[in-house]
Amino acid sequence: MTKPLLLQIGSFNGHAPADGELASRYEILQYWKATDKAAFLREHAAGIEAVATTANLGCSTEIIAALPKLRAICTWGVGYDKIDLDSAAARKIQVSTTPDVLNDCVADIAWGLLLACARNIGWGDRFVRANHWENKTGTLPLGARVSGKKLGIVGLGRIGEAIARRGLGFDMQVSYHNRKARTDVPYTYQASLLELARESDFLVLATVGGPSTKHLVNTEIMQALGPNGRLINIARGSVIDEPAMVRMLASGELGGAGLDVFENEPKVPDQLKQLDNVVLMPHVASATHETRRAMTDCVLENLQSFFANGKLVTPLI
Ligand code: 8YV
Repeated sequence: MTKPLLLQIGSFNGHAPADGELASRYEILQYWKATDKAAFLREHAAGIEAVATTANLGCSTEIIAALPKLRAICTWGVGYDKIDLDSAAARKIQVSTTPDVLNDCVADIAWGLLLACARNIGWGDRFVRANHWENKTGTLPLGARVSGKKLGIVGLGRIGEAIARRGLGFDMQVSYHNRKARTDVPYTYQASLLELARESDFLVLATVGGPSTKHLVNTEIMQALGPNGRLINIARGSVIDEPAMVRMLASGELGGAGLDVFENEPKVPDQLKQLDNVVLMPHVASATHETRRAMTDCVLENLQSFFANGKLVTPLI
């Protein structure tokens, strides 16, 4: 039996078995390897009904426009800021993400960054490795208490909720900012992001990326969070005005930051790398064996269902 054709935008190299598993089920058109991408799409367009992609690559307006037979876009991850949803919706193309399976691991990394930032864990690690402890050269500064403090969450979706729940275990007062208040959670709603930043010790970003949230966290918000406040970002780099953040971290106007995502990944501002009040991670919040396995399974299930009955299992639209 011939295998269905699948356009794969990029390698799923964040999970070693994934590309092989896709290739065992589908005839893969490797978009990322094509030198003339427009010609490649023209050549294969007539046979392409489904696209597999990743959160960081998405599916552009141009790709969608070049594929008149396209009916499904299955992405590996929950972020859809790089998928042109308007074009997809206009043509009734279904889009699936991998919801829920990564909530816990992403929330764990948010907490890892928060704790590392408050208690100088990265800094302490560098201090010991540099033999400052053994040689009695300098001291590590005191950290900030986490337990019992105020936690503000921007974007109380599935991941935001998992972060909030962990906050209760640290006896924190948890508030959140969303476009609308939720009636199904025990946390305090704050309609104003500025107020949330003002009253929070830790502000965690778990919102969607894309134009609707670009530079939502600007100078004013970071000033409100202040010299004793810490900003944690596991959402998208675009949510923060990054140059302003770097300036404010360097000057001490903002107390600290724990960052898994950046505006121009994988480029991280050099000045940020020099600062001891920040903890930096290379966009790996979902990167555990268990979660990446579950994300791959979710993409495979969506594709399987699409080719069997035309319907995605975890449709976004
Ligand atoms: C992805 C992510 O693993 O789900 C998302 O939106 O950002 C991550 O979980 C990563 O971007 C790979 O595409």
